[in-house]
Amino acid sequence: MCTEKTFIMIKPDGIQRGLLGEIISRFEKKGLKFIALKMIHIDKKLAEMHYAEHRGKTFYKGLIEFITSGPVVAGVLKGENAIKIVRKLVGATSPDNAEPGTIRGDFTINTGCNIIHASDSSDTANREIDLFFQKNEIFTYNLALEQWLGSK
Ligand code: IDP
Ligand code: MG
Repeated sequence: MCTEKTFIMIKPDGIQRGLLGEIISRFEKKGLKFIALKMIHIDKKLAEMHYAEHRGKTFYKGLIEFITSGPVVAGVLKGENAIKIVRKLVGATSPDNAEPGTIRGDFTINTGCNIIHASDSSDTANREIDLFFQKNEIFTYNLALEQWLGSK
């Protein structure tokens, strides 16, 4: 068992389309615990740091413009194998590959406007959590069930 933290961000289109509650609810119902959650309007500098790995790609400029076009909701989720489980719930990057039942598979038809970001590895999760959250914005609290799941 490996208790992990991972970073998610509901993109401007997720908010514009009124999908905040739906998306947050899917993570909660799965059994993941939100330990941080906030709405922010990302500036260009933060967007460029967050998407640094994509600098130079054809879609990079549009991606930066889109992610800074309106507020996003950023969160940190904690749970057993959270990184892989959250990526599975989110679905494939391209909506034509995203399976029905996943967030992208159910709600998107466009790769650029794919409503949610999620960290893809432990290193990425740590980097992204540090980029978006101060230490005092991340909370420690126990759920009663955790003693039976063996996860804190
Ligand atoms: P991910 O979000 O599933 O991790 P990445 O390959 O890391 O996918 O790409 C980051 C984001 O860049 C995607 O979520 C999507 O919004 C955008 N993106 C990726 N590839 C394309 C593309 O081919 N066209 C337009 N946008 C793209
Ligand atoms: Mg990625």
